[in-house]
Amino acid sequence: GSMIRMARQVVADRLATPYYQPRIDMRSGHVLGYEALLRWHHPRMGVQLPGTIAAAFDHAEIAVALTGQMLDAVLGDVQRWLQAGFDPGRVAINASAADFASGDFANRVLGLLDQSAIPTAHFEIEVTESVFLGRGAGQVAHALRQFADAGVRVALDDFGTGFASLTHLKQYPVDVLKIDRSFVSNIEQDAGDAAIVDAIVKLGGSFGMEVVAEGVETASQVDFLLNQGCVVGQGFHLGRPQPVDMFSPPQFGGH
Ligand code: G
Ligand code: G
Ligand code: NA
Ligand code: MN
Repeated sequence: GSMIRMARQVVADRLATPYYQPRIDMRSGHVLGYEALLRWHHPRMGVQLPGTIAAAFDHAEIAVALTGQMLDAVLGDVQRWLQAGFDPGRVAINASAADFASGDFANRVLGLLDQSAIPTAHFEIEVTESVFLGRGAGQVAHALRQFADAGVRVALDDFGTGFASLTHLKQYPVDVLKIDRSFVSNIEQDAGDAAIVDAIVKLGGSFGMEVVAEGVETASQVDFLLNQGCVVGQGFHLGRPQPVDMFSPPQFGGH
């Protein structure tokens, strides 16, 4: 359909570009890192969200090409940030099952990090629970192990909504649990959501993982999360996704 045609255009014209959303220590306000989120520039309609080409993510070659463009752009940005003396912390990019199935994903990423002389500690891979399912699971396990051995952290995105079994947390080298924003948005009104967040915080804590609340939109959600022992957050209240030029001087070195 037209979504796929548009997505192929994005790939061909290299229109994909990362926006960066901060991950915040809600106690201190310190920026711990950023998640790179895919956006693309439509020649007439301006900046577009991935939703406008969402169907195309089911096409492996398109998904893999978009990840490749994001990787190139993000590594370039991180390299320039580090050269300019700005410490971005950990910068996370999203990877999908198609990336892992494309062969040698971890080696390719690690090779690019090496070439650009970016310490692996500045990089993180976000995956959703769905990558653990299906025939590619063995390949995913191998790649995540390679990332972990190299010092790249692995984050489990949208945690709690998918099919992750607790066995996965034991089997795979997961460093970060990101609580899906559907549990955070009604945390103050819905006792069930609060209980789920509480359980994830405790679960992550007992595995020694960092737990991140996604979709934090209000100051009172921050207070509520801190009361529950969840100290790391991401969301519009803490910082919106922004293009890289928003980080140019004088903000450089400001953290
Ligand atoms: O930005 P937005 O809320 O529209 O993001 C929609 C979805 O697209 C989210 O689930 C997000 O994880 C996903 N997404 C954002 N950037 C990327 C990317 O670079 N690669 C992949 N595979 N998914 C992404
Ligand atoms: O699936 P994933 O968690 O990666 O989705 C990230 C997407 O969520 C981003 O595209 C971003 O635009 C969006 N997002 C980030 N913060 C918030 C927030 O506070 N509220 C809402 N509704 N969406 C958010
Ligand atoms: Na994500
Ligand atoms: Mn997420």
